[in-house]
Amino acid sequence: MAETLEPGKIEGGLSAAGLRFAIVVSRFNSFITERLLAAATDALQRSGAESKGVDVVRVPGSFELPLASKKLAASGCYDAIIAVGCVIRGETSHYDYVCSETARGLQLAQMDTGVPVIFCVLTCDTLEQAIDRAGLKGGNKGFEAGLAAIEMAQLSRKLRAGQAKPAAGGKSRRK
Ligand code: INI
Repeated sequence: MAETLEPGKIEGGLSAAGLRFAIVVSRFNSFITERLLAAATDALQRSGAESKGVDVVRVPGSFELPLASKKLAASGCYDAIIAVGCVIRGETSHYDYVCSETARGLQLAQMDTGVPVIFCVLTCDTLEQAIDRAGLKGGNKGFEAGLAAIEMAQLSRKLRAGQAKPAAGGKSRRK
């Protein structure tokens, strides 16, 4: 009978010990972003991060998150960056520009540097929706972002060029 296929697994664990993180926080809508920051920090601390392994950087608004995140990622000092913001829809199209450019810029920052940049930016139609996602009904997205940062930091270390191991019995194609 054919053997059951058991693929090799490559995953990031959830220990933050020895890892370095920067959390970039938007001051705009700070009553929401400070709650997200507190939950992200809590997730890192509970998972074993040390004070010296976590830096908090503040920027004026979400639109400024990508540049600061990219500079931090490119510094080589961090295993992952968490970008924290909150954009709430107003009466004009400003919201759409801030949301799309922030998301695009943060994605570019991680793709250009190879350092995980976690998207912890709430994009909400109402203040109530934001409050729900920053600790009330919908949990706290900051905590989820903290865990995602740890997992991606660990996974990135495993996948770093030359360090990913081929599946047992497989041959590396690197020469
Ligand atoms: N920035 C936010 O983070 N959230 C918002 O809801 C917001 N609104 O609604 O305007 C916002 N605007 C500021 C923007 O991020 C920049 O800081 C500003 O345009 C200067 O570049």
